[in-house]
Formats: sequence, structure tokens, C-alpha cells
Amino acid sequence: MLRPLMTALALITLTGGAAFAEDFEVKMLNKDGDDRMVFAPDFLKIAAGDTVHFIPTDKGHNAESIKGMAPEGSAPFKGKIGKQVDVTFDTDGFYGVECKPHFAMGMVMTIAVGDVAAPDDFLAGRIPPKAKARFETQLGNL
Ligand SMILES: [Cu+2]
Repeated sequence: MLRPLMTALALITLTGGAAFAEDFEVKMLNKDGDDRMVFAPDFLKIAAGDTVHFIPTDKGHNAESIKGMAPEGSAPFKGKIGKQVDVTFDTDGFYGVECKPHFAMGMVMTIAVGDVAAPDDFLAGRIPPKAKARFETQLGNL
């Protein structure tokens, strides 16, 4: 309820809605509790224009978009191993994010941009079983 009002006010008083863009941090970790090789958090719901900072808290990880798991028209991204990558999400929809070296170990996360439902074919591509299981858990957060 609040965001549309704030956006409307921003359009009236400022140059655009981006004035209220938010920043989020996601840590790339070897271990988080009982879970190994994880993004923390591994699910985010954000708004278009928000930025996610993927932080290399532990070494040996990266964050990159997964082909076929991003809305049409969105720009793919690919962070370098062991480096921070900052991604601004401008297109509403669902994004699957993987750590390339640990994709098979299930190092994935889901980012939902805007008030949208997960597309029916979000998990239809070739996804390793451990990654698929984590995606299903993440989608359960909706
Ligand atoms: Cu990793």
C-alpha cells in the first residue's frame, strides 16, 4: 500500500521513482548453519530499480544469472569468482541466480522483482537436483 503512494509522491516532487531505490546485501558463504555453499539470504523480494550487492564473504564463489531463469528483456549478469558484484534489477519478474562452481551443490538463490508470480516454467530448464530442491524451497517463501 505504501509504495504506490510513495512513488506517486516522488513523481510529483522529484524527478522519478528511483529516489526510493533500496540496496540489499547477499553474502556468498561456504557454510550457514547446517547448509553448505549458500547465498544468504537465498530469497529476496525487491522492487524494480533496487540493487543487490553480492558479497564474497567466503572465497571461491560468484553470482551470475541463469539462462532461461530471468524475465524477457532483462540483462544477464556474471560476477567474477571471489569478487563483489552489484546488480540493479530494472525488470519485474523472477530471477534465478547461481554460483557457477557450486551450482551442482545447490548454491542458488531466487530474486522476485515486483509483485509478480513465479512463471510456470521457472524450473523447467536443466537444473541439478540439489539446486532444484533449493529453488523449490525458496519459491515456498512467497
Ligand atoms: Cu559458490
